[in-house]
Amino acid sequence: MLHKDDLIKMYRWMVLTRTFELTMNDLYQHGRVPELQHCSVGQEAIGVGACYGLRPEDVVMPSLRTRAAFLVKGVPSKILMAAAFAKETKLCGGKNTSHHLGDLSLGIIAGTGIVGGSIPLAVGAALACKLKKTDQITVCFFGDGATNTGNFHESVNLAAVLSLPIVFVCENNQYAMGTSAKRSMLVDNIADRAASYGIPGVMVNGNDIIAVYDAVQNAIQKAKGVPPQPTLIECKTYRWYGHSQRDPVDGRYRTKEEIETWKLRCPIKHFREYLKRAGILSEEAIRETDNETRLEIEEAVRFAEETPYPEPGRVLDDNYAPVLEV
Ligand SMILES: Cc1ncc(C[n+]2csc(CCOP(=O)(O)OP(=O)(O)O)c2C)c(N)n1
Ligand SMILES: [Mg+2]
Repeated sequence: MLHKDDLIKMYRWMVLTRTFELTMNDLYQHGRVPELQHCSVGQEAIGVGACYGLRPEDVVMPSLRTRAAFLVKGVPSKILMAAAFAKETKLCGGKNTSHHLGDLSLGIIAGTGIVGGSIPLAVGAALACKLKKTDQITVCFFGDGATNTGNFHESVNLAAVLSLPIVFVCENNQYAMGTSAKRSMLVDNIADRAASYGIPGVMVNGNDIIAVYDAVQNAIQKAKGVPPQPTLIECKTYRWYGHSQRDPVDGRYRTKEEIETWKLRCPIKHFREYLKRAGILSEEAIRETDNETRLEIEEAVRFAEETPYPEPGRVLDDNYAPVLEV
């Protein structure tokens, strides 16, 4: 059950995520940050709605675009920012992009750069939790394009057959780089794919944070059931910017009209209007949130710029697991 305070916190997480992303875009365009951005603006309701309400011990596997998951799961914005600057941080020592970071102490597992490749890793985490008889839930994020990979189909099937405590969250932004989902799959809804594996498939408006939260919480109840049952949740959404910053905002694969239509469905604006109508958020509180998040991200940039790069001598550390003495 969400209380007023929860709703205000969820709103703040979305604003913080967007401020983080827009700042990173700007820094990249000015050559101040080395990491190529894959911006999630327009999709903030999914990462926040799905992760808000998870317990610290629950496990998440973010996709390359689920920036919100890191923040809501407890990575301080300044640490995430420093990682994008390739600076020394406990997350990856400056050796990985901010898209594929992990922090096991926060329940975040590091993904891979291979589309769909993170899904079997998340299923492995869920299997480990089941075998260890912990009651941890794993939430695994991926895009629409990832659902066309063998990794997706094998992983969802295995999770269903092994009855694993996992929630699959597809961020269907309708494009995999420049390829429209309409050209790469003949099903209208990715949620329908769940039927092939005998698990529930749920479709929600991915720009409605409460709908996402509710769907994930219902799926968690199923994942905790006896026996546990996975769920596939499809969140319909849209990315406002190009696939990455190498891809122009209005690349030739989509129209300006389509982009503008989806901007009108902004998840933050939608939620802000709801909170205002419900008397939960005043104009003054909105301004305060904007101000606070801006200051937090400015501080994060300062921190990232001042943090040192890793020592060159450490470049080969952490690439392989230590040799086991037998
Ligand atoms: C196996 C593989 N093929 C191609 C790529 C290049 N690539 C990176 S992201 C991406 C699109 C992924 O689309 P989707 O799963 O819908 O996620 P989105 O970027 O829309 O969030 C592609 C094709 C890759 N990383 N791995
Ligand atoms: Mg996509």
